[in-house]
Amino acid sequence: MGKEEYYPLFETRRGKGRLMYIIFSFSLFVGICSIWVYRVSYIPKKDGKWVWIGLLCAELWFGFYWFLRQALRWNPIFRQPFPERLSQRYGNMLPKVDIFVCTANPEIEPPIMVINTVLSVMAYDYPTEKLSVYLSDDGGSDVTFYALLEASKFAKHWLPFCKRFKIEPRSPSAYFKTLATYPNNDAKELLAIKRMYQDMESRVENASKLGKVPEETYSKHKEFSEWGSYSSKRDHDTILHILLHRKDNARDEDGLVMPTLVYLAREKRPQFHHNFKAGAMNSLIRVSSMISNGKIILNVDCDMYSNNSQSIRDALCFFMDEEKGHEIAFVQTPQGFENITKNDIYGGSLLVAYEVEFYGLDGFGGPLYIGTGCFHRRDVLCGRKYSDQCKIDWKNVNDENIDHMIKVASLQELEEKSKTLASCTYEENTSWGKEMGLLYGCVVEDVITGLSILCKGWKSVFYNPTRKAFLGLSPTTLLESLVQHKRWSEGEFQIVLSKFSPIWYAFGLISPGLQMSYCYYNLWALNSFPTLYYSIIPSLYLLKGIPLFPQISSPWFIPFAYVIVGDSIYCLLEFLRVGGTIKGWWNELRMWLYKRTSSYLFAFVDNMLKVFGFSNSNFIISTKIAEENVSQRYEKEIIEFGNSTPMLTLLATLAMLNLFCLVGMLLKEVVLGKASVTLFETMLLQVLLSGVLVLINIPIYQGLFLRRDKGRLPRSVAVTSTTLALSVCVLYSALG
Ligand SMILES: *[C@@H]1O[C@H](CO)[C@@H](O)[C@H](O)[C@H]1NC(C)=O
Ligand SMILES: *[C@@H]1O[C@H](CO)[C@@H](O)[C@H](O)[C@H]1NC(C)=O
Ligand SMILES: CC(=O)N[C@H]1CO[C@H](CO)[C@@H](O)[C@@H]1O
Repeated sequence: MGKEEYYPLFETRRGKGRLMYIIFSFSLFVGICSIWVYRVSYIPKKDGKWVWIGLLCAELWFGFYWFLRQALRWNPIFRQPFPERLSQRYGNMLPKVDIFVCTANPEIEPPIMVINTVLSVMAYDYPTEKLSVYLSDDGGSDVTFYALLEASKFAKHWLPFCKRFKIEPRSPSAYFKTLATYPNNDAKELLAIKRMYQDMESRVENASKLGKVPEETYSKHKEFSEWGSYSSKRDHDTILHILLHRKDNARDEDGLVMPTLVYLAREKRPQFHHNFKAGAMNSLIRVSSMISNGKIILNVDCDMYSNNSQSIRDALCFFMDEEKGHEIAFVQTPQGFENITKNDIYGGSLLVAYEVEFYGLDGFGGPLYIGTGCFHRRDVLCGRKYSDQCKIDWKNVNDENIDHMIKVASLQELEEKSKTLASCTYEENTSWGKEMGLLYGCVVEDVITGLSILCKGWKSVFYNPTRKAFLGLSPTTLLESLVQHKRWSEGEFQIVLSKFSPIWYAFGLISPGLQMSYCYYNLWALNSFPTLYYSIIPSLYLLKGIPLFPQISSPWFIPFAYVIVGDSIYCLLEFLRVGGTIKGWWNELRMWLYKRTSSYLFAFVDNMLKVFGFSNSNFIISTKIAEENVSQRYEKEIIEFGNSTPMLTLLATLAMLNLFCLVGMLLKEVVLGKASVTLFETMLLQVLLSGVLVLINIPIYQGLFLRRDKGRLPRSVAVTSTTLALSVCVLYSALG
């Protein structure tokens, strides 16, 4: 190809308005420094000295953390792939792609949802002989296998249907849901395929409900005999079946080759640690290397179906670009969510992260690997270091793959050979989990693996198409959401303390901007203490009538006002720019507070316990399916509490404390009849702070005292939190 004909397969654009942003953040920085100066210069000599120093520490932390946040906004870049150029240049000479779907628990992740995801990725618009789909079932459930078996039969009709009518999205359940908006669509073929799907759905759902596979299916398929020696989810042999394969002459109803489809439940033994999802992924990497050995690996969570049948081609544009492609280790797409309500009460869409911050990470060459919707180069995932020799000759890559396949005689042999790769003992004395594959020992195995890849000299790319590539579910109760954030922040903080810490290990290996950006996420947990301090102490001092902030007539009031107002308005505008609503921002602010005062605190405590050897990592899968009335409340955007847990009790206590302080102060004013003008003059910021906290917490007061539904806060929480908050207020006033 002549140099003049060369067109890149993707394009990178820089964000606009950077200079404006830098000037604005510099002005805020000056404001923050002035606040620090004020705190240092007015430390009281005796009374309240330590309280004051506490505030100074909190403000130092907030300033520092704000500084980290800036890195994510300095240099955003945007990517645009050109899949038509890819098709022109390569035609069907495309590399093999292996797709990994991971599921762990058939109760929390219903098999029908899992197979919808599987069907959606099998139906990619991609040469089927180059596509292989692997389902890793850490639940080792025969019902999940049964569902996959059903899916493999249904796929023979579904795939041709998708291609004939070019339908989108290709998850059957999502597709039939979109049809509900066109009620007059009753084409014969559509009705037939819909009926076929519904039959399958009811069989699978009946089996899930009963927790067992129908008798006649059991006897008809010899594969189920493997569950004969099965004793429990945590103690069984490897179960591996190739359900669809070219060697078996798997063809659809039009006679076309089907994608390869494999079920894997890796061996589990109580005496071996299974390393959660990282362990499952590593088994899949090895097993797939034997069966299909695709150069590109896509991994998705079992609740994230593909919403765009072109995504593989889009992602390949990055890897296969002649000029820059060889540096790229992985292409991350954002998580899209299909069940976010208009004002997103739990901030579940992670809007700011995916629509603002990840572009900034991309600017430094290193978006996070977030464990789903991510395309990897296989060799990099297996631990390869970056060098100039890492270029892949994409035009010839498939020949070697095909050779590799032919060596194996029969499918049985292939299954037997692959099984040994998923055994418990395989990884003993190897570098799997340490240097190769996904890393072990961290709750967010994905992020730490991504970081270790970047430290080996690779780059990653963030690709965020307007039409989302993958759609999943986000938590629909407050507690689920808080637990999810606890897990994330715990894992993120583990990374700081780990061998791969972005602070020291990554130093010199990745750019300082990327180090800062990683720290912004890794240090989530530490925000809990300054935030707790700020939401308790100023309110208690308000009750006592002692000012902790400059009064309105003082020149020191200006930096406080500027920083608070400036940053809030900036955040609000940013949120609205990426498609949020004002109410959504207010909800986001509430979640910001709740995450910091509960999730992050528990994450930090758990981390410390672990460091001192007290408890083991316990991975909590977040529930993905909601009960009936829970989802009704969710759709009405009413916060779901419903449980008495330490997290919710803590939040309720903080809410009550702020209410008592504010009301107590107002009562004192009225009863004692002091001129309230002076109060607002001397303590305006404290009044505002308490006031805002009370406003944010309105849903908690409603949940404690006004609501009657099942999602309210339990009585016991009301009693505990009120008692606790009241005693703190009384004690504090009495002591002071
Ligand atoms: C599933 O169970 C329902 C009732 O529980 C029954 O009406 C239906 O026929 C069953 N479906 C299949 C496919 O067995
Ligand atoms: C999912 O895909 C459909 C088309 O199939 C599109 O209309 C929709 O906007 C996509 N959803 C998201 C969230 O991008
Ligand atoms: C599982 C779940 O909660 N799904 C819900 C997601 O949200 C949509 C509408 O917002 C509901 O229809 C689903 O039931």
